[in-house]
Amino acid sequence: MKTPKALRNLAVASCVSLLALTGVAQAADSKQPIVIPTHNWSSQVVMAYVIGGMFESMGNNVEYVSADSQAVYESIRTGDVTISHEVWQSTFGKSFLTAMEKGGVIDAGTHTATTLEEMGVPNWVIEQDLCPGLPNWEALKDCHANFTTPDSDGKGRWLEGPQSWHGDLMPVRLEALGLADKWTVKFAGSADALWTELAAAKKEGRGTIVFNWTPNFTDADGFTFIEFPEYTDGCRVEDGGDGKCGSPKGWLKKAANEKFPKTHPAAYAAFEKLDFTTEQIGQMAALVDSDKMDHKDAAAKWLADNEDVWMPWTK
Ligand code: TMO
Repeated sequence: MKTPKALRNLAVASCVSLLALTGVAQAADSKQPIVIPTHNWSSQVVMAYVIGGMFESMGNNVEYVSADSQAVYESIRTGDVTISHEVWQSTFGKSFLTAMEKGGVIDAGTHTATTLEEMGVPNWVIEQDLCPGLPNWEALKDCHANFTTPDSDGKGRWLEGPQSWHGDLMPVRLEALGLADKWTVKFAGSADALWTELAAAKKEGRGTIVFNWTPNFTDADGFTFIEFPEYTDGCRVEDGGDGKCGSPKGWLKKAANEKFPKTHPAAYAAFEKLDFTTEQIGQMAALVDSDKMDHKDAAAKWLADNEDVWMPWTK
């Protein structure tokens, strides 16, 4: 069958005007690399490569830098780093807001996933009744003897994450809650050390309390966060409060250098639309921490398996 000539001409004409329109609506992105930070927990690193892959699919250049997860907000402010894609309220909210107030950092939106970063126990600690009354924090007044370790001086041990995440938040909280004579904080050298401790404690049948967060691969694994007195704005000692509070049920935001929307309008538009759920972020972590994939391979797999999720953001 022959296409009538008039119809063919119309199709050609509308293609041309569509090109012209998108050309007008969007100046081309700069060829300067978009600088994406990597930190020291799995979902963040996998998501860095997921976002980098998305930007590259749009023709952008990308560079990755390993960065401190607190100092990065100042680096975004000064333009050395372009974005942060996992701004966790409890741990980084203050650094992010401080940098934003100074000027140079913009809020690029909030993920659908909500967050919690808190001390907790694997479910079997509760099932074996190693601290009767958990997850209520007041149970900690009576059970420290089941959580001692060779390095804890007879006190129960909280295994915190790396100190670079949120400094002395947990030691200060133990003091504030009147638990410091029974409990002590040790800092893990890496996120992996937390997962190693969970496996070791299970094997040895001993109690363990570790720092953990959601979204994470442990969402699927059976982990219970301790319920501390509710977080309110200003309750932390560093914010002038009495410190008798747990972590917020918080937001997960995206941040960007304020010039990014101008230098890379298409990439910025995609970054603004980008929005992950608890399940998606848990998957990114699980590909590394459960399936033992390399971060880059995990990101490539995630991108290949989820084109229906991210490709619409690039349009
Ligand atoms: C910043 N973190 C998600 C490890 O709590």
